[in-house]
Amino acid sequence: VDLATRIGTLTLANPVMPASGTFGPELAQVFDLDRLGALVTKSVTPEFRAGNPLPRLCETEAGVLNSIGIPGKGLDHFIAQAMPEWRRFRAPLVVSLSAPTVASFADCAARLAATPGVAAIEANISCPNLEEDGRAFAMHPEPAAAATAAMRRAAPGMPLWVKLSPNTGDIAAVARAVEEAGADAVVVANTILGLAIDVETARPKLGSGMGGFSGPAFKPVALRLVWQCAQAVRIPVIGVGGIATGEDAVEFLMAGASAVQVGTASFVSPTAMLSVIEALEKFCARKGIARVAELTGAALPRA
Ligand code: RRO
Repeated sequence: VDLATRIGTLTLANPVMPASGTFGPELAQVFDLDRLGALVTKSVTPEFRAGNPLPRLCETEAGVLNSIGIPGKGLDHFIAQAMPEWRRFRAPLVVSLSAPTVASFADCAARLAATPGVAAIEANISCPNLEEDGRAFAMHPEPAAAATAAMRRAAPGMPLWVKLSPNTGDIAAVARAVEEAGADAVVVANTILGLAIDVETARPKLGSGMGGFSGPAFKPVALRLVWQCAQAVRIPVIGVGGIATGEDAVEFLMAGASAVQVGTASFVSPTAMLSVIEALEKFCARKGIARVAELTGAALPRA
């Protein structure tokens, strides 16, 4: 079975990669990271960020809430200190980028495009845990398009993926706007805003109040978002949201995804992505499908 998938000009050896923020190079101690279709970093920001108040994670019976708040040392440190470590791997490296303004998205995209070893930028315009501009970009077509167009101009040759938000009324309109603005792919979707309350103290369980919800309970919602986006745009859709098994991945591919990302499931089992790759291959073999790319859109209404 040929597992290769194409995302614009980039060809991946297989369609399985980590969801941003759920993965780091330390996983190389658990398995060979070069078996993944791509590597995806935690979102990098232009400057140092302390992150949100503790606690930042809350497990519920249905899934996980997070309000991490993008802590990090900033782009200079990422390029100087983290990139040399990432360059040890052969799998294509996708750098997730988040920034507070259109101008800083563009500046950072230009700097990443000039950094050896960056195969693509995943523009995170959809972090649910930023009160200011961060969350707003992906909630409406106009700011999403403005950020995308500025990055497109600043980094003309660099594959540019844009990560969309489920926290919007019309994700198809946002997808069309970022396609028009020059995105090479859309990643669908980031976490959906949720809340858990400690009834003894009458306080939210997360330090910041609301947080992004992920895990198996989110899967049908994410699958529906992929299905809507795949019918709205011509660029590839990368599916993410509650994927834990090969069958989950097949569903997302059939809904129109060209690749999938695994996040929360890797916390349950660090080798979940490998199981997904193996199960995808077995599924195709059993069905007599020569190329996994043939699955993409198989369940979409015919045009
Ligand atoms: O760091 C976070 O709080 C975070 C980010 Br940037 C994101 O894009 N999605 C998420 O669930 N958490």
